[in-house]
Parts: sequence; C-alpha cells; structure tokens
Amino acid sequence: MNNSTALPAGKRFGADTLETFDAVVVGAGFAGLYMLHRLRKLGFSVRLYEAGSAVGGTWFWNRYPGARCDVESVEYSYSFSEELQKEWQWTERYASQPEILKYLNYVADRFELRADIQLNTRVTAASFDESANRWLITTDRGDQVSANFCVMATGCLSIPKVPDIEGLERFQGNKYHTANWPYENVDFTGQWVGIIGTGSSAVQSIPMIARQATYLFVFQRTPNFIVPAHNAALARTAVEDWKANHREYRERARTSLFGLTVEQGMKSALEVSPEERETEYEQRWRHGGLAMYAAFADIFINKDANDTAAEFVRSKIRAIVRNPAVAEKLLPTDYPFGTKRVCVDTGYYETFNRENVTLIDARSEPIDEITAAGVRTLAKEYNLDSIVLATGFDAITGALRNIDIRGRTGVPLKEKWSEGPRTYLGIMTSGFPNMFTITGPGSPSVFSNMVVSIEQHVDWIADCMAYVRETQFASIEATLDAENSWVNHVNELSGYTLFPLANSWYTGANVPGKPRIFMPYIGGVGPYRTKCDEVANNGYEGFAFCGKRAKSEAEVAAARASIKDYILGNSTQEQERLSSRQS
Ligand code: FAD
Ligand code: N01
Repeated sequence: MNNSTALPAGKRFGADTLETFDAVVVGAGFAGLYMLHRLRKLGFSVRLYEAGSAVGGTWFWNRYPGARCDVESVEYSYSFSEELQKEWQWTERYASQPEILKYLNYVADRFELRADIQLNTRVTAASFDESANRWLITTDRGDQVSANFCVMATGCLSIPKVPDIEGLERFQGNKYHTANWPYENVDFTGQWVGIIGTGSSAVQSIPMIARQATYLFVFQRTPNFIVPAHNAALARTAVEDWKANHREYRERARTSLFGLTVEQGMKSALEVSPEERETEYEQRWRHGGLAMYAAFADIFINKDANDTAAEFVRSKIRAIVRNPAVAEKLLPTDYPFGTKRVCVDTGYYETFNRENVTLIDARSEPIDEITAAGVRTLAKEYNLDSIVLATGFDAITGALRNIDIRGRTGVPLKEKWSEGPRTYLGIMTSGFPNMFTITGPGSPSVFSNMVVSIEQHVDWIADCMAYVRETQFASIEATLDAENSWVNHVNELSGYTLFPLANSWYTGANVPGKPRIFMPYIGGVGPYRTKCDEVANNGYEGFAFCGKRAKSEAEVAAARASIKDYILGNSTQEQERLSSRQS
C-alpha cells in the first residue's frame, strides 16, 4: 500500500484497540462474500462485518414460507468460478430460500472466507480521516478499526420497513415481519391470521399460509401485477444444456438490459397485430417468470404499449379468480405494468378461490389501528392470532443512511443525500474518498438480475482498488462534475420512462419523508457495463486521485500483469477477464 498511509495489516497502532486493514467490507450477502474473495485474491487484508448471525444477506433474513428467487436459479448464481459452476447443482427452476442460503454457505466454505468475517456485528459509523486517508469504522460491539478502503455491501433490500400503524405494539398475538422471520418453524395451523401487504413477499407467502391457517385475511392497499413462476424440478436436460453452454448464456445476461438471458423483443407492442401481441404475451405467460418484461421494446416507455401488457395480465386475473367482485379488487389499475416490481407467484390468484381466505381492500376499508386482539379497519375489527407484516423495505439507500457515514469534510452522507442519493455510476459519491457502494443508487441494481450486477460491481471495484494500490495514490474520489452529470443522466433516462408514474419503493415513495426520486439506473445492464469499462480504461475518467503518483502508467501495466500472481487457483474465466482489462 501507499507508504505514507500503509500500516501493517491486522496490526494494532496508536490507541491499543485500533486494528488496521487494507479494506473493510460491510455485509455478507452475495455482494460482500464475492468482494471479500476478490480482495483476498489480490492480497488485501480485509475484515468483513455482518450484522446477522450468519452469512447469506437477503437469504439469511427472509425465511418466510414460500421465499424463493424469481430469477432462474442457474442465472441467479455466481459466474466467477468455473469450478463452483461445475460443482453446484440447483434442484428447482427457482431455488427456495433454504437452498440459496445453503449455496452461499457453501461459497463461504469453498473459498475459505469465514476467517475474515465477523458476524453479529453492525457497523454504526464510518468517518474519513483526510490527514491519513483512512476510514475509521465503528461497530455496535465497540470495535474501532482503520482501513484504506471501505466497501459497502449493505444490500438494497436489507432494512425492513415496519408500517407506521397506530397500536402495532399493543397486539397480544404473534407478530412477524417477512424480512426478519424467526429461525424456528412457524406453524399457523388452527390460527386466524392477517397479512398486511401484497408485494412480492406477501405474494409468495400468502398461498402457503392459506394452506395452513384456519382463516387468512389479506389486507391489500395496492394490487400488484403478478405473473406465474411455473416453478418445477430442474430437468436433467435443462441442467446439461446450461452446463454445456453457460459461458454463452452468462455473456448474454451481462450484455442484456435486465441481466437475464430471456429473449428481448425488439418490436413495439403497437406495431404488431392484436393477435401477434396476444400470442407473444401468452407465450411469455406460459414460459413464466420475468419474461413478460422483455416482450416488447417499448413496454416501459410508451403508455399505450404498456396498457396492452397491463390489460393482458388483468384478463388473466379475471379468468383465474372465480368471484368477479374479488377479481375486480385484485386488478391493478392506477399505475403502468412493471413500474412497481412485478411479482412472480405460485398459486397466488387461485388462493382467493379458497373458502378460508378473504381479501380486504385497504383503500375502501382503510386500516385504522392495531388493537390487542387484531386489526381494526374503518368498517370492523378482525380478531387474529397472528399478524404478518409483508410491508417491504427502506430500499436502496436505507442501509447506507442507517450508518453515520462522514466524508472528507465531515459532512454526513445523510445530509449530502437529503434530497436524494447522488453518486457517480452508483459506485462512489463525491466527498467520500475510497468508499465504494456495491449496487448503489444510480446503478442498475434492483432493476436487474442482481447477481449479474453485483459481480460487475465487485470486479470493477476490485480492479480500481488494485489500480490505486499500484499507482500508490493515497485515495480515489468521484469528482463533483462527473457525479452531477451522472445524476442528470440517470434522472433524464428515468424521465423518458413510465417508472416515475408509480408510488414504488424504486422512488422511495413507500417511506414517509424519503425524497422522491427514481433511484436505479434504467439504461440497461449491458450499456452500463460498457460505460464503467470505458471509465476505467480511460484512466478512471471522472475520478480524482489524491497524493503523489509513484508509478508511471507503464509500471502500473506491469504491476497489473503481476496481479495474476495473487490469484491462486483462479478460474480460466477470471484470467480471461483480467487479460482483457489489461490489453
Ligand atoms: P444483501 O443480501 O441484502 O446483504 C446485505 C447484508 O449487509 C445483510 O446481511 C445485512 O445484514 C448486512 N448489513 C447491512 N447493514 C449493515 C451494517 N451497518 N453493518 C453490518 N452489516 C450490515 N434479486 C434478484 O435479482 N433476483 C431475485 O430473484 C431476488 N429475490 C429476492 C427475494 C427476496 C425475498 C428479497 C428480499 C430480495 C430478492 N432479490 C432478488 C434482491 C436481493 O436482495 C439481491 O438479489 C441480493 O441477494 C442482494 O445481495 P447483497 O449482498 O447486495 O445484499
Ligand atoms: O415489499 P413491497 P416486499 N398499510 O414494498 C404494503 C424483492 N423481493 O417485501 O403498495 C397497508 O413490494 C404495500 O402497499 P402499497 C422484490 O424486489 C423479491 O413484498 O405501498 N399496506 C405493499 O403491498 C420486491 O419488490 C421476491 O400500497 C402497507 C407491501 O406492503 C422487494 O423485494 C420476494 C402498509 C410492501 O410490498 C420488496 O418486496 C420478496 C400500510 N401501512 C421480495 N405499508 C421474489 O419473489 C406497506 N404496505 C424474488
């Protein structure tokens, strides 16, 4: 590391309690685990802090019945290691939460990551000491460590949103939040249960709870667009096809709009005949999952085109739900298709044909308060044994705003982002040198297959950190100009789309007082990757380096070649990626 700031890795200095690392990573989900792996291969000393009692992130916390991914398992998995891809065998088209958690634990063991992970530890503060060009990181367990780099792998959906409903604490029965589900088995047999919310978590858990409970009341404020998963055991032929062609599939995902291999329709929904359009939607409905997103090129930019997709889904709801009055309540009508995250279900609409399930329209019959006995709406009181809160997250910025992060001038991140997050590429924010955000606001993040976006960010960040080390600059920071033009670009792009028309968590609308701004980058995973690579290949255009450069570009190129030496047991894919970056 830079001599002026380098301290012996893992050694204490100054006050006897301060340990030093090249990097601190926060969070042990898909992002943090891979970041740790890359940095260790590069020879950095790393400490990873995780608030939970185990690794897994999303898949550790969201243990509610029915939880599973809605991107196909083979695609919703790491691609960085050939060996891992060969060794791991998914059993279902969409993996269940326990299976994904098992996978991430396997990864932690397989790449021997655990030694550098400190569990049960929440990072509470991070402040940049400009005189030393180091981050001082504080945890809720009293740790204080110093690191050259701080990487926030804190997740976009990791801070559960508890609704601000009067009397919630008074309820005498059992209370659960889907994103903080107990470890032990929850059995609703013989119970009267109420669930608040009808987003993806509710859509997955409602059919399961309905099968167990004596009676289920579903409190729906906004109906969602929901498409079928058609989950099934993975056929041997599908596994063989994936294993034989995974490189090609992975490349297709990396260069696509959504990070998915699904075929992107290039036509307008309005240029084809009604019959052709219906056939296209029908095929994608039968295929299942998020394929509907990509049916036509203009679904998210042209309201008339979008209406055709929305009406198709509404016709399906009317066909599945037997009681027309209930079907009517389930129809999403006041925002365009896909502008709130589309949910993927297994038997959701069919559940409303059951005799032990009642849908309560919380718009015409708003929830007034929670009482000791249950939920009281403006019409009546529903007595319940258990309440399930499927009320979502303080998304994208919640976990970052939860930490007291202070940058170069001591200004808190919360203050800098008081009118909405500002980043360059979603990777860095100006004024906060050497701090990276994986899938930060302003990157494709939640608007993609997140594992694809996570791997792209981790690779870019690891390469950038290696570059700073090799040049022996003291720090790297996004310039304000680059940040401003990126934020304008992100906003301009979302302004061309229909996304701002919905009250979604993409825009912060689900959290009272949160600035209303569409946070993800909507320009597509492939174009975004190209932009990030161009920035790096142009000497980190839009970033400023601090300190005196100690090596020429030629020396850095030589050092870059030697990065390979750090990579022990590296996969061919990783070698190829490095070679292409060096050429
Ligand atoms: P996370 O998995 O959220 O991990 C972040 C970790 O950081 C957490 O463990 C958290 O405890 C920890 N942390 C946060 N703050 C601190 C702190 N201050 N100190 C210490 N630790 C901290 N995406 C898809 O692309 N496809 C899917 O099918 C899909 N399914 C999903 C299903 C559910 C139920 C949910 C909730 C999300 C789903 N997502 C899906 C999004 C999912 O969050 C990402 O795919 C991915 O798992 C995110 O990984 P991550 O490592 O970035 O964040
Ligand atoms: O959360 P949500 P989620 N009174 O915010 C309602 C991913 N994910 O946990 O829309 C009454 O979508 C709220 O109503 P409204 C995925 O990216 C994926 O379900 O605000 N209702 C809404 O219905 C997803 O998008 C999977 O009117 C209240 C619900 O609660 C993201 O995580 C599975 C209320 C919250 O829905 C979040 O999903 C799970 C109140 N006071 C999650 N407050 C997969 O399938 C909130 N609501 C892959």
